[in-house]
Amino acid sequence: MYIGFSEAETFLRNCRDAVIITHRNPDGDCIGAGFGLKDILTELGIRSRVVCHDSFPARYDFITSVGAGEDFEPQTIIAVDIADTKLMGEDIEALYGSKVQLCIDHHISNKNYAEKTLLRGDAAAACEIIYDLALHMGVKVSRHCAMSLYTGIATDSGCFKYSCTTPRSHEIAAKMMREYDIDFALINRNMFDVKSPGRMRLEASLGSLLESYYDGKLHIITVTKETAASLGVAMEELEGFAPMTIQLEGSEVGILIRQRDNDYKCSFRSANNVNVSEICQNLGGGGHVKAAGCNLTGDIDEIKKLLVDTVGGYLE
Ligand SMILES: [Mn+2]
Repeated sequence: MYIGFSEAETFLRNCRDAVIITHRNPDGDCIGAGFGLKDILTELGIRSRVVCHDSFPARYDFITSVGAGEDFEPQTIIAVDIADTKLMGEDIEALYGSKVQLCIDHHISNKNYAEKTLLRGDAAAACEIIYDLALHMGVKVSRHCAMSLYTGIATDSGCFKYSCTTPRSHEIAAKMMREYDIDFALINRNMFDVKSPGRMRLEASLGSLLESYYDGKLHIITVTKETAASLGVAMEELEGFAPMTIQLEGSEVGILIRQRDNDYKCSFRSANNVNVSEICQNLGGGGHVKAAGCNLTGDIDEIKKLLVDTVGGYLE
């Protein structure tokens, strides 16, 4: 059932001992939303714990160093920035997937798996919804909460440059700067500019890793475990790499394929009018109009053929 702010407020004010689930391969938005919501619950005197299938990358230490929360038997299950329980990772999905009471999300492909879903597809980030919810509730937003939510908005909007960015995204960011004096320049440098030596080597190898199709309208970058090992780059260092697949001029669609233990994670980006959320939903995944993904199993060459053929149907 879809709900609005008032119902979400009632739910949050009356919940206790909450687990806040973030998606696997955690990014700035789910980490910011998870820890931001935790701060808001703390302000309300409610105990909570942020959980994730994977560990949080070190560059988010300024958010996560406060601790994910103490251990307790949860009475409330909340999911943030998660369109589909599959994205929780198997262990978390098995524990909580069918028991989510409140989901706060901004993916138009949300599977409506929770009892109550606060969905705002027009928000650039789940963090935007959390912030507007805090305002609606009149709950005090701490500086740590503001930094967490700013990080989610900055990362999901590509530092305020993707088409999902709205005047509201800028208004919230401006309030964070004005009211909390957050070090936005340091946050954005760490999110967008600083890279590991392995990541730098990977970017230097892009020329040979990039495959072009349909006269350069589609580009695919594949990073197998073997490629990653030879370049000395860890798969976690590829977060935020997918936008590079549409940087070459003439690009319409780009796909970053990352090999995982049992499947390949395929991250789609659209430069202009192709709806990659629709493509990914047809392939069992989902996401946003210009940034979406799906996970595929099988032989890598067959997966690439499937991807190339499928995208071809959307390129006129
Ligand atoms: Mn998000």
